[in-house]
Amino acid sequence: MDRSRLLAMLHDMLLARKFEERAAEEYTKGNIAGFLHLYPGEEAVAAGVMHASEPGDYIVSTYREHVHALIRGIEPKRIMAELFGRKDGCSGGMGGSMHLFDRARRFMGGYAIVGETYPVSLGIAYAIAMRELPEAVICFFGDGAVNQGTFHESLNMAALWRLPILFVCENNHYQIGTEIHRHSAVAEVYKRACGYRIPSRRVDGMDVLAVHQAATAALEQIRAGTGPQFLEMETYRFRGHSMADPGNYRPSVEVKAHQQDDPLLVAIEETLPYYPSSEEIQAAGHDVIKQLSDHMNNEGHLDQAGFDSVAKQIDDIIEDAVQFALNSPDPTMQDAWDALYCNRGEEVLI
Ligand SMILES: Cc1ncc(C[n+]2csc(CCOP(=O)(O)OP(=O)(O)O)c2C)c(N)n1
Ligand SMILES: [Mg+2]
Repeated sequence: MDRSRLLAMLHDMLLARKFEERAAEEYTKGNIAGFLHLYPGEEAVAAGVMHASEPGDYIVSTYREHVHALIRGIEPKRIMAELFGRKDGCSGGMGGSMHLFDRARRFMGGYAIVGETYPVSLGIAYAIAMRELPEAVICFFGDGAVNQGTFHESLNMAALWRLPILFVCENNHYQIGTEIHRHSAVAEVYKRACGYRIPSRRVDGMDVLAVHQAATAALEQIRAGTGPQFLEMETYRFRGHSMADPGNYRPSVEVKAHQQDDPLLVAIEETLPYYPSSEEIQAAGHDVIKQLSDHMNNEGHLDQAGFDSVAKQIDDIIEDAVQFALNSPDPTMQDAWDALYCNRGEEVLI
């Protein structure tokens, strides 16, 4: 993979981390209401998969979707405004955190119902297959969603009709507070897809390169018309299930162990010709941004001024996004009516 792609993925992961941490801050200030499910720790999955996607592919995601939307190219300020429930949000302020949508980028939503992304993906993929287009649907879901009936119904139909779907399980090992061995009879999620004769693999979801390679290979085959594929991404969320969840059902030793496996650190390692030892990474602590700047500086791969300017650009983007959201008005009742009837008599699929 070329260095510019690696740097772009690293940029997107840093943007994702800072965006989510700022969203948490704005939630505590009262600027964001309702549920807010954040993504820190899982960035390598969204970055690797989105960078493997083509503009013609469709994305169907869950309520933990801000980062998928960001990396797909929805402007940070439009996402932040949506989180704030404002008119200039990407869903007109009427969807909120769990319902980001952007038709032009084929980002077909944010869905709050666990197991909802499968049938939506199935319908889009069926339309693509009928038109024989070289496009794919990328369907995200969590480890907790594989016990829904829709999972089995949709995988069966996808395999039977060879539909162009990449199923991406974000296995962060928890369904809210329930660890996977307590919620699933088969904890190796990828094995479930074998029951429907769907090619399936488990991937290190903390390693952006591994994710990107697996998604690229799968999507190439899917777009060529060979039918669905399934990737189980092993990952971990650093925060609680949502902002309402202190996450104290997880032993701190477990959380700390996974933080040592920070996907940003892994991406940094892979971006550089010199790989620091695990002792060096451990000694650098958990501040991955400082670790990156120190390491790149020491090794001469990217000077401090270069890194500072990337970090500053990201800080500026996020500050702009928050100001944009704060300045955007609330949607009106008329906006709600207009949105309700906007699809009347019109084909929705682009
Ligand atoms: C049909 C349905 N049942 C229950 C819920 C409540 N709920 C919201 S998130 C969640 C856990 C899902 O866990 P997982 O699929 O592993 O995704 P993660 O939050 O870990 O990303 C549950 C049970 C829901 N939203 N929809
Ligand atoms: Mg989960």
